[in-house]
Amino acid sequence: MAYFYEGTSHTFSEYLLVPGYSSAECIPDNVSLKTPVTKFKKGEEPAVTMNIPMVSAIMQSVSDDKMAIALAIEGGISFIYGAQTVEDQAAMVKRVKDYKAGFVVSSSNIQPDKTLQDILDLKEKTGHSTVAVTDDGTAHGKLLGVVTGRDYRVSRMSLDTKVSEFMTPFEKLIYADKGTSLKEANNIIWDHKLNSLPIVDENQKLLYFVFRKDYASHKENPRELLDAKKRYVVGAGVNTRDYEKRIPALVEAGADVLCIDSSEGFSEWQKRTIDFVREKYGDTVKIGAGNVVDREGFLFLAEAGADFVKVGIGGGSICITRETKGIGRGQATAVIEVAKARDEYYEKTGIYVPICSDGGIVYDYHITLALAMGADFVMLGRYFSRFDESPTNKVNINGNYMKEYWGEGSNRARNWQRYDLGGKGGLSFEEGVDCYVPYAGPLKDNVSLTLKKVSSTMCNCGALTIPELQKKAKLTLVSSTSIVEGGAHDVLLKEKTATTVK
Ligand code: RVP
Repeated sequence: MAYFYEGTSHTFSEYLLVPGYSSAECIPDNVSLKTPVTKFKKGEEPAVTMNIPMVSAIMQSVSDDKMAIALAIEGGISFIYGAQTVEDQAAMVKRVKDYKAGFVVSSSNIQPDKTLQDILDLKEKTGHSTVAVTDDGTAHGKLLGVVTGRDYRVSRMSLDTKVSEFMTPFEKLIYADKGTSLKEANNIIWDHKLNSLPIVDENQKLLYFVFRKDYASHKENPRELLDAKKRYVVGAGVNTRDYEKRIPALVEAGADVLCIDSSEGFSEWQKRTIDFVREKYGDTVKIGAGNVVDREGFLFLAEAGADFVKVGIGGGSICITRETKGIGRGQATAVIEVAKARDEYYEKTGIYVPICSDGGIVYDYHITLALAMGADFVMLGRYFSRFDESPTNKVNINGNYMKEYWGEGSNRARNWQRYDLGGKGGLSFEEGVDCYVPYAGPLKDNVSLTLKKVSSTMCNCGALTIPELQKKAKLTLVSSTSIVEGGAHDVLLKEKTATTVK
């Protein structure tokens, strides 16, 4: 007879934390959000840790090099998406490792024969007012000029005026050479009262911009996550098909931690991938595995040698796996069961295998709940896709700014390796959707607000660290009636009231 799990499987919104005793030192400023990413033996330090418990999802619409840099600055890790060629993915990893704080690869670029209308469209899409004019319209083409808001007046110029007619041409630009340090670049910016300084190589090819507005922010990133050589830490997703080619390329490019990206991780394919890493690199290359949703799945991956285990099937905002295939489990129940298995495994073997709760974080407090239930960190897709730094288009829909977001199992991503069960079949039906999410601005502001909330709730639970939260948290299931009670109720919200009575 089939096995039936005891009880119902629940998700985050069905739980609340009950406050514990908070002593006077329990204030958000004293909270440490440091957390392990890779496994470690009792009494030893993990090889990879983070300063905040957040990683960005292994998705085309979420984690590229730009996202990775922005998140590492805040103390977390992005896993660069694997649904692209080995070469392109390795190049993204390398760009993160080569990134020099303050030197920005231009994200708004155009060719000189385009028009003022194209400039306006680009500005709308990227939100940036400095546009590089390059021969091929790319970030590293030959720099022919720069367009900023000072170069045009929409009211006085025809929208089909060619960019070459109103750009500030290269000959009139103040620029700096390849070897310029950030300090020198900033001095040039101050001396000439510039807003941005292009850095070019000996062939006039654009390398970076240094922006005046970034100057102050470089000084204060207390949580930034750096490797031993002071480079940003970055992760990368791999699959169970082309790992023999992909993993060496990612390791060579400098990836600090890898993760097998699969919708269902309790499989022989994952073990084969981990075996490949251990045979080739021993313990020097770190690799997480997943996703699983129960004790058995966790133990399988822990014994196979995974450095961390990812938990979650079907809870992602863009995921339709549950309704398509009928597999999955409520995310809270999955995390609670796997965390228990992780603790028992630690007790028995002395090896702590961190777990990551992946998908289904809707409210900031869900992060705190996941941690309290035993997760060491959380992976988020929708959350990060809303920011300036995500690789997708920003669009205006009925007056509201939105960002595009799509699942790896959607027709748009066609990441069949993620859903591959072996045999001939690729991805023959969709398990994800293509959609919009409300645009939310810069990553820094959002992550900082989210973490203030997490730290504040931790203090309510009397916890100053994540392990302390995991020990002290008291959780309660809530009825659907009390969920209604949790929001504003039986009042008429002012912002929703059509007219104000004077
Ligand atoms: P969310 O943060 O709720 O948007 O969920 C993101 C997670 O959803 C990813 O980390 C991944 O595990 C899962 N995912 C990605 N694509 C798809 C899909 O197309 N079904 N699911």
